[in-house]
Amino acid sequence: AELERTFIAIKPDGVQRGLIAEIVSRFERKGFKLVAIKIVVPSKEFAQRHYHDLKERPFFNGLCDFLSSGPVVAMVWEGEGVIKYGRKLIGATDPQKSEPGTIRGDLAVVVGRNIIHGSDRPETAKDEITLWFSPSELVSYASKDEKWIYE
Ligand code: DAT
Ligand code: MG
Repeated sequence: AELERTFIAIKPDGVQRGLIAEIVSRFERKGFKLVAIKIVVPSKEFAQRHYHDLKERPFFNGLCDFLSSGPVVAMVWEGEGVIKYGRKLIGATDPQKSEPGTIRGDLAVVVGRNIIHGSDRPETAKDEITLWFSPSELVSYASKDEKWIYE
């Protein structure tokens, strides 16, 4: 199996609403492998670094205030196609447009409280993993299920 990795975060709304297990479960049951996880309250400055691509957008300040307002569950998931497919599991940015069956479609209502973040492409996945985790926090291990998930 390929060592593709993506950064996934459960935002403060998802944590406060008790959706950690539900969200972890969707990635886990799919067959992706959890290689890093921690719970942290990011500072505003850290949130601004995470969302630096959006700094010109009108919602940037509110978005960074919100991300730094409480505990976030930061994770790295590994698997073939996990960056693109992780975004599919998450669903469209605006939960009003997310399909049923996706995390945001099933569990969120408005764009400013869409409960989860996922890297959007290989370059951002790499940058976000580096921002949120030190190399020693990433755990490489074999899963006994792998031979049943991959050919
Ligand atoms: P995504 O989180 O799907 O990658 P994004 O990177 O465009 O979406 O935006 C990051 C977050 O910013 C998004 O999850 C919620 C918030 N956001 C995006 N567009 C918004 C808008 N029009 N109004 C308010 N918040 C918005
Ligand atoms: Mg994004």
